[in-house]
Amino acid sequence: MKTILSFVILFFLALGLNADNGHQLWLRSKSSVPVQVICKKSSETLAIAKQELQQAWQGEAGQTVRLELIRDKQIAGDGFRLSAEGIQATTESGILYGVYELLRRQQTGKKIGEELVNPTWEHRLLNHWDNLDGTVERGYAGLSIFWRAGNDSLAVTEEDLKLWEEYARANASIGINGSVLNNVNASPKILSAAYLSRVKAIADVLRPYGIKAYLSINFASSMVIGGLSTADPLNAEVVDWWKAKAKEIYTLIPDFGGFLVKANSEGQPGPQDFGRNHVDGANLLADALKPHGGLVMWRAFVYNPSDEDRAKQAYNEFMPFDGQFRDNVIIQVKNGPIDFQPREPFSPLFGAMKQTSVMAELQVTQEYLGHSVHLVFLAPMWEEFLHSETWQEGEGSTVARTTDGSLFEQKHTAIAGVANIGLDDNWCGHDFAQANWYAFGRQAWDSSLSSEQIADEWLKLTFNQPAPEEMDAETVLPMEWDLNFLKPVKQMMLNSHEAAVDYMMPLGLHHIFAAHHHYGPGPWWAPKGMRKDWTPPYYHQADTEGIGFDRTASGSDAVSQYHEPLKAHFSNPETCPEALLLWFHHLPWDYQMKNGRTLWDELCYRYDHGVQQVRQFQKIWDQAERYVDPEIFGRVQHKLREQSLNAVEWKDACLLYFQQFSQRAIPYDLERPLNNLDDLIEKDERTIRAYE
Ligand code: BDP
Repeated sequence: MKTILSFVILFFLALGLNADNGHQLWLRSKSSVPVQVICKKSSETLAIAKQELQQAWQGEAGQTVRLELIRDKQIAGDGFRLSAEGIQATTESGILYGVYELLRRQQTGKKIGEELVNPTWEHRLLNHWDNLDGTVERGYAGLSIFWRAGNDSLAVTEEDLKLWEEYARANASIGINGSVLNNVNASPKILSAAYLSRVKAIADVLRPYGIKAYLSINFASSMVIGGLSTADPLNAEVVDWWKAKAKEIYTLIPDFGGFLVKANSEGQPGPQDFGRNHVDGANLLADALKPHGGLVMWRAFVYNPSDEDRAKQAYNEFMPFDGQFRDNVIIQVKNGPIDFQPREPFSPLFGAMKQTSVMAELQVTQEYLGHSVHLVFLAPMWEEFLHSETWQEGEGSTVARTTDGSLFEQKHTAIAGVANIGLDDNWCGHDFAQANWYAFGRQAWDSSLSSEQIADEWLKLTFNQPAPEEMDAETVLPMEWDLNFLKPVKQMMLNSHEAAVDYMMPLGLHHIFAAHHHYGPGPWWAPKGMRKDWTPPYYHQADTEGIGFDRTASGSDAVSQYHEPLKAHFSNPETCPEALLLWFHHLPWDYQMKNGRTLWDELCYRYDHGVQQVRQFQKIWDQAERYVDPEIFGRVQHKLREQSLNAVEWKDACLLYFQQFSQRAIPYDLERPLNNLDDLIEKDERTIRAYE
């Protein structure tokens, strides 16, 4: 009886006091434990550091914490020395990061010893694909937090300032120190005086949190808003125009970060339109920014509708330019050679460009991983990528090390993530998508962190592990919380990426998405006259013989872009990791897998396994109900149901479609399809029509 009563009380308390819209992210901790903060200097940043300590201190009551700016060559720009007595750093942002680290350790029960902590990359950026009309390309969490449509779209309101500050604080707490404020498919208008004044307002809010503002630019800006007749990077007037523009920006924003550029890619203008190349284009901008300390992040996301395998094109286009870029240019390369697929091998450009700064671009927004509907924790995918062995400088040449300056001399090091943030109350659409924002920041700060540790931290911070004194012995004990909530929910997160790969595109399949929205399955989609490399059959190559893209020497030979022994490993289906088998090979339906099954059967089991995993996630979540705020619980439960339905659709669509070629039965111990192929194709056509 007593138990039921306390449950009822807890329930109403939760309902009345805590109705939780998720807006606080992982920054929930409030504490009444007093702390003495001593800091000789004062500044906006240091005031934030002090305030954070005073709000959330969970150490000994009345303890003295010293924040000290010192000289120390071992501390990198944003790094710090941490101890139980306080933080030492060479910069104010270092102090701030140290404070967040100290508080995080208190809140997650980690020890605080004497430690030197330096970040892996110097620049850790979010790329916002936000359009100036307020929409967000590939955004699934509402409209832009920076831009809006309408007449007064540029007026800065109190609400804007509050939201930008919350955003800045969240980023600072996980070490992000740069934000690109607009879409890579950039409107030239962003560089007009009117828009720059709003950029200045945003930069002013971000600054005390150690975050620099950057902009995506349109390569033809000198024509569209500058009134010149050309954007030729070697034209003197164009050079002067960019110099003047850089000066104008730095007058407004003295610590402006620089430009991100998508050029000669998917219809965007670029130097090739004027008979020039990537080096000419990137160096034009680099020279304009150089006197002010700005960077150019020049993207290598390029491919054309040619006979050459799309996966090879960026490497072929950029390798000849290695060593020719200015030292304030960084080539920004997506993790895989195609496009943010559920699983790809790493792009062969990592480690191959040895005399050019290269940085990775990851996608936090789930364009190809179920938008903000599917629960997919991305840290394991990024961990796999960052720790991939490139062999470029012998063993230990992981992707992370090819970009962090430890293998090659790089004047600047950086990493970027395409943000999943919008105006939704909970910022990211799915409450668990917040974990991906969190994970990106944490991995960008420290590439050696495990996904397990990141999930553990995020769950403890977000779901407020109950303090013992708050608990009634008969309701929820912390031990029980660990066992019944933390452990299973963490496991669910850690399994979620592989589950999505399994129900969408297992064994190295890729890009078999429905057209345009990239949400559901569309392995059949190939309208007449459409660019082949925009259609799924180009990627899966299914026929009566078998399935997969032959990228060995007998096919496109993309394997030759990888360093030995990878080239040999990938070339041979026996040594190629099975997770990438159909990325590199076209194999017969009866090809024998390592577990003895045929390829066709294995494909069926994988799809089924993906579905079963999501069903399992539903069970885990339902059992977590008593530990979670009812609003959050309900939102996630609802989304998991939709994810389960979607996973079945993926499985049915792909297996029934491929079965037309394989002419083999789905193993009889597996659940039978629930959907008809025709219905799924018709549904797909309806969504495509809605887009066109
Ligand atoms: C693709 C997206 C497209 C982006 C493009 C890019 O579908 O919206 O503009 O990448 O990264 O994944 O430039």
